Amino acid sequence: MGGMAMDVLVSSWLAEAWARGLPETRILSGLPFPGVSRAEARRELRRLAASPDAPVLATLAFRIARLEWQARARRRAAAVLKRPAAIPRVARLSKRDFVRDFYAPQRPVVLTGMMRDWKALSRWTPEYFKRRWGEVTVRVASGREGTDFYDLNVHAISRTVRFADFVDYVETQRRGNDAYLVANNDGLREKLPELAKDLGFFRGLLDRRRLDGHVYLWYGPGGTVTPLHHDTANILFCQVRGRKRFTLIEPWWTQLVRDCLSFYSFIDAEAPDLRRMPYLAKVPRLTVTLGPGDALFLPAGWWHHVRSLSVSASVSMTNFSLPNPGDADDPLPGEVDD
Ligand SMILES: O=C(O)CCC(=O)C(=O)O
Repeated sequence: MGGMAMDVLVSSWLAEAWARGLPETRILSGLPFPGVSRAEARRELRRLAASPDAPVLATLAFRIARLEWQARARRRAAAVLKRPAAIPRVARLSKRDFVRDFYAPQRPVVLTGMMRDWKALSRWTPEYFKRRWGEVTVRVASGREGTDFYDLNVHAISRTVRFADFVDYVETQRRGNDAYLVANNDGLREKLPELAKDLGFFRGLLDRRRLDGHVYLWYGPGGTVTPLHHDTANILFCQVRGRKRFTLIEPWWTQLVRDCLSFYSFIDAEAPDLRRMPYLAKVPRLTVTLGPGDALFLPAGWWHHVRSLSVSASVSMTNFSLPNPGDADDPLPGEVDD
């Protein structure tokens, strides 16, 4: 495992595992970095233990333990239900009902009948993409199949291409996980006002004046995989073309989604390695498949893994006309102290 960036990833992963008080053997056996030897990891753990910062790390670890205990209390209460309720599919909701039943309690829901006014549903063919935006250059995450943690390293592996060339790639390739235009690529960002004419704003639930930094295009072949992660904003994920399967984990299971870095987890959410991580058997996974015209409300903090089942175009939106944890005036985890 080479390069400065990866070294920082490894040492911060180790520091977190150590501060949580996990036994050394468990940390070493769970090391998710194939290029790092156990001896190297052990040396780093010894260095941490001898460091003058060790008591501070331990104090912080206690604060985390308290929050995790609160989440455990929530899990135990939810377990009374044996299995979590499936994600509801609802044709239409008034803003008032949506806020009361889903936004405020932070429960996901699929809205199945609220994208009927989206011109994108009929317009977004490959020909239209090429005719309208073909000459625009976009950044596209590429070489994902040969890159560890490709989503965490998205900026390093993105290439600039003509949108028309990427459309041709997607439509001829049809399957694969190697190249994918993802939200972090800010695809067609400079064309947002034009793009927005093909979208809808859910009867005022979303704010049509706030586009930049809130409306993202996802476009790629079938078989793309966005690994398990959670976002720091509430999202309305709108499926325009093709189908995508989401695997969701409730936020109060975070303590057991242990192999994490930043907002990502290395766990294979579709087929967790129960031999290495038997505790994952307890974690309920909810799946939901979206087709054209379906919009999934994905509350901040909910873990999700996403696989496209066919060539797919989607738009994710965070411009709720309601307070959203991702808003510019709202601190990120680690910056908040209330
Ligand atoms: O569609 C995808 O591949 C991933 C979507 C996602 O993870 C998100 O919007 O946060």
